[in-house]
Formats: sequence, C-alpha cells, structure tokens
Amino acid sequence: MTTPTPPQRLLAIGDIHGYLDELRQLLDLVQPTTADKVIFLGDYVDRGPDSQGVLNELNWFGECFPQTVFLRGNHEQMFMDALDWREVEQLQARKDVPAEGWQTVLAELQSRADFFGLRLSDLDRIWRREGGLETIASFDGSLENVRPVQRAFLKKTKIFHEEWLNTEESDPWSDRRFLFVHAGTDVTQLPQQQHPLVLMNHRGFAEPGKTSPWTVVHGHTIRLDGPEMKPKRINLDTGVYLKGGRLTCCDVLTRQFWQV
Ligand SMILES: [Mn+2]
Repeated sequence: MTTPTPPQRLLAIGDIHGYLDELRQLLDLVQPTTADKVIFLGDYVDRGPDSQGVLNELNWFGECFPQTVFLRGNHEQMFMDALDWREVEQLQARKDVPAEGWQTVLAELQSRADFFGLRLSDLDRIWRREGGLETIASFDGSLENVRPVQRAFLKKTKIFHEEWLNTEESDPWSDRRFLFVHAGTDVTQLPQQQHPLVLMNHRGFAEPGKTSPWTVVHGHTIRLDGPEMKPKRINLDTGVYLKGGRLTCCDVLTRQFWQV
C-alpha cells in the first residue's frame, strides 16, 4: 500500500475580489511549488479593478498546478447567475428555441431567488450593486465578452473541500483534518447536508469546539485585523478592497501567513 505524501504546505488564499496585482504579488511572495497544495477560498470577482484578469490568472495557475482547489464564493455564484439569466432572456426571446432549452436553468435561478426571499429580477440587480458592475467593466463593458473557458472555470468551482491528512494512527498527521469552505459551516452537520448557499453566504456560525472533527478554513467575513486564527477555525478574508485591507495566504499546517 502506498502512503500518500502529505503536501509540503497546505496553502489557502482568501477573498481576491478582482485585485490582480495583489494576487500576483502574493504568489510571488509565497512561491508555491508542485509539492504544495493551494486552496483558493472563493470571491475572485466583483468590486476590484480586474475580475477578468484574476479569472485568467487563476485558470493559468490551475493549469500549472493541477492539484489546486478552487472554491466557489457567493460572488462567483452571483456572477454565474447573471450570465445564466442573460442567456435565458435571450433564449426566451427566440421563437425557435423550445422552452425545455431554458426551463431547467430558469428553475435553478428561481430556487436561488426563493432561498433569499427575493424576486428573480432582484438577483441580477443586487449582483450589479455588490460589485458586479466592476466585473462587467473588466469584460470591456459587456457580459457578451465572457469566454466559454472563463465560464467553464466558474462552473468547475467546488462548494467545499475536505483535506484529511491521515496516514497511520501514530502518524503526526493523524488529526489533521481540514474543511475549506467560502463562508463557513455548521460543524455539527456534514457539509454535504447543508445548503450550498448557506456554505457560500452564512455569517456567524458557532465557533467549532474542541471536539469538532475539522479545522474550518474560510473567507467571506472581513477582519481587517486578521487573519483570524482560532484553535479550530481560520478566517482569511482580510478585506483587500477596503482601505487598510490586505490579501492573505496561510499555510494551514504551520499557520505561517503572508500578506500584501
Ligand atoms: Mn468576499
């Protein structure tokens, strides 16, 4: 039996929000190698100056380091919903496309609007207000310019990721079990039992106690004095788009961190 080699560093990166220069500086500082594993915690787009550039950079990074994990933040979900909404409207306007061609997508959009108690048309309006306009600007002012490769990248993002560095009982890695999620999780429940929109949006979960099976690593809730390092929780959203904010990467195995 082969024992999996644990990564040298298990690196997590917090909310980027279109800040391409900061992302590049941070990666220069951390210098990830193929011996490391990087988990991006989501919120790549919106608010900042170059969301398209960030998506391209991450896509390229994933090609260089195929073991990389890209989580989906609430902002990726909003962006994807805006793209789907636009497509549904275009298909609805065409007489030659049967309703089956767009009904499923429309039902999914409706279920997400229902989750938040919103009307369907509010989803797009809220996204634009919450930084979506800056994302559209990075695509030269039109969602028409979002390329299939960029959309495929968004679609592939994961809702959560578990890293269980368990080999032997006596192994020093044995209790190193991490759960990576964009916003947070209720550790009394399995992540797959929780609504994806909860994992992407929730704030203020109870602090995972000593008996929590996981150390939870997340972003979403800004801590300008962060990163927040609790015994069983690490929060890496340090508000890059705010005055005094930064972009943070942390090796969750040693808790060493880097910021720009
Ligand atoms: Mn965010």
